[in-house]
Amino acid sequence: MNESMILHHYDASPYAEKIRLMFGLTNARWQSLISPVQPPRPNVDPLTGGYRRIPVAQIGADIFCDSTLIAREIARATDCPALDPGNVDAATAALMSQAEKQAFFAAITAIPPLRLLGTMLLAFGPVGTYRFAKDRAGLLKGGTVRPPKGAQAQAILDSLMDALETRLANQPWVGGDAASVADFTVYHPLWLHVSCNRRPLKAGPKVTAWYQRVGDLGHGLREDITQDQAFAAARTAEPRPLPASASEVPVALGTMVDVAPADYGLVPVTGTLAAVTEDRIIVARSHADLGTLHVHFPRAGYSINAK
Ligand SMILES: N[C@@H](CCC(=O)N[C@@H](CS)C(=O)NCC(=O)O)C(=O)O
Repeated sequence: MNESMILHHYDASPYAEKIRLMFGLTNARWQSLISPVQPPRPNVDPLTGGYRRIPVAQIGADIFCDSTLIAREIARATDCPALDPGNVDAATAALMSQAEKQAFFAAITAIPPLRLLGTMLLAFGPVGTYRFAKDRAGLLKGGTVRPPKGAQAQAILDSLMDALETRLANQPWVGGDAASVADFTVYHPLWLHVSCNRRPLKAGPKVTAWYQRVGDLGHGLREDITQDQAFAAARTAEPRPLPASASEVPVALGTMVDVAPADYGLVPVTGTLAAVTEDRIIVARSHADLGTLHVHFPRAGYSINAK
């Protein structure tokens, strides 16, 4: 990695696992700062301005929200175009979307409720489980996601695994002969299911071997850092130069805006609209202690509203 990237994450986060495995594939050196499993997150909230999801990546005073955008940054920093979601073909993109849009919540709701409760109790204890469940109950409010239940959830997971078994019949990786962002995007909902179900994956031979192969890539070279170190990295850096904006932007640059996800975790980030390109939105925020920060979001799936 030619720039030091800090990942704000927690170990059980599947979207963070998607990113950690990218560090594994590229054998990248990266810095890790563990966030609480639910807000408030004092290690990252001052940097993002309130974006409520994990993972978040940081390079100096540039903050990247959403694994799609973080993948693009890793692809660039490690010179590994296979990690850029913009480089996948349409059939692969459809499988990735099936994994993240349909199967992600099914990976949880397909688990028998008592087993899921047991997993939470083991991880968080009784008080922590109460807090966690209460937080996650509010996560989908106002958004567009309606998780499937029971048998329907299992059918969605099975359909992903069938599509994957077919795809892996003649190629070792989801995108072809080499590992790519597609493997990690399809893998992490299955990893979530396995971790929360506390049972091995029930899958065909090709998927079973691939699942092992992806996990074996590991997490690269992780160095744990403190909140002070992450904040110092932001304070002592200037945001990098802004990219040229698209010729037509939905809201004029320089306007105070709210940027928020549309699907779930709708907490908006407020700042000055600094750039809008084909694939990203950049908001400038000024923080009394940390100085000017640029917070980057993908365009797809995020709304921009003038204040
Ligand atoms: N589209 C987002 C989704 C991220 C996401 O759903 N992350 C989960 C954790 S894996 C989350 O934030 N859950 C609520 C929370 O941790 O507060 C991405 O690709 O980063």
